[in-house]
Amino acid sequence: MIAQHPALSRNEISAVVQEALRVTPVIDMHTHLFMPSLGTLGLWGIDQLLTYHYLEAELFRSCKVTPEQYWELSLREKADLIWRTLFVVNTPISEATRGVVAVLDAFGLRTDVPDLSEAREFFESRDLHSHIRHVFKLAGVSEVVMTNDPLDEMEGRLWQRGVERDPQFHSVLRLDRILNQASDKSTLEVRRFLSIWIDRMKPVYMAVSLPDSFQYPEQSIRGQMLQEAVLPACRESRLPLSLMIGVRYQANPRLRLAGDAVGRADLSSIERLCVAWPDNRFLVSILSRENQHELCVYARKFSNLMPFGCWWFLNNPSIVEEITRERLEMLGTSFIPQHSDARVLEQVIYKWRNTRRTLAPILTNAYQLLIDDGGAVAAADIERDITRLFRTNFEEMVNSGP
Ligand code: RAT
Ligand code: ZN
Repeated sequence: MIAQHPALSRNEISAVVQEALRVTPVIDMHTHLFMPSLGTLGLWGIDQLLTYHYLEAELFRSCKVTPEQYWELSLREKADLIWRTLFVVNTPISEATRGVVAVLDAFGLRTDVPDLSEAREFFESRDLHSHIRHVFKLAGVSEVVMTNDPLDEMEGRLWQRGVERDPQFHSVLRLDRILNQASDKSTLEVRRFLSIWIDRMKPVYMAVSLPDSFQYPEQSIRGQMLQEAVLPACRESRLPLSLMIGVRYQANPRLRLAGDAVGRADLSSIERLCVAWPDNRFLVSILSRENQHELCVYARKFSNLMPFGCWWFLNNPSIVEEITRERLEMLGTSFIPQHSDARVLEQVIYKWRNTRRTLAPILTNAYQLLIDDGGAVAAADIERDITRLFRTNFEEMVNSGP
């Protein structure tokens, strides 16, 4: 609130917030997208959009096909079945189905068609590099952060051969497989492995997803590797560690990637981590709705803890709204409101459109409350706040050393 900027009236707030949300490009700080030099790892186009695992989970609720029959189908057959079931026979009002409609519409394609021929023809005609630029522009995204697994056979090979970097794609050293396959390794070997891959990938952070049962400290190989290899490596390389906690892995293995569920976690582990590693920085996203308030409380206690995103089953307008209100009330603008988790390139279009649409009334309300309480808000304040939420909180987390 700087006096030289004209204060806005209560009625002007909404338009200024919407405009600032529209023009502020976001850094999408967790996705499963890949830069073009990582080849076919990067998914895009209508068949990939329709076979997103969020939609596969919905298919089995509205169609008699069994998972086993479904996995036998070709990519196109899967996409056709999902289109028919969730978009033609049923109305696509779930978040994930509505997202596909929004993507088609963003490209001027018809959304009420019986088959995918027009959409397929359109995506097949696109050149990947210019398509990426176009998609990022439509989504209001300036950069995305990838999820890079050195133990993925194809990905590991490509990195070792040397890949062309793309300034719009940042890398992240994902640790899930490394920690899960560490049983026959010494901590020294794991540390050496991490340091080789940090040099090779130049990640902006390291990341791991963890079950709802995660504890710190923990009597397990994973616990030992975290304590003796990962956390010291993060401190030494001045890299934040992203912890995504709360997955109940393979609750229904028949659904494969769509088979994971959610469980409430014990967040006192976060407290012990932040106390034990004050020089490390932690990006934390929790999957259970019931854990969100505790996460805000811990963020108030530890400035090296950055809550981020409304992850996976939380990324629905009703829940994003609730969580974001709570975070604004408890943390001001000192958090990262959302990441897309996009697995298919064009998903960033609908995911960020939806985030902006959900954030607009929440932010408007926050500024109007401030005015009601006698405060003054200028357009420049709103622009600075949204830049902080969409960009700077993340940039400072990954750029500033401890
Ligand atoms: O949201 C998802 O797509 C999940 O399948 C997970 O990939 C999750 O986001 C993760 O990064 O582990
Ligand atoms: Zn993810």
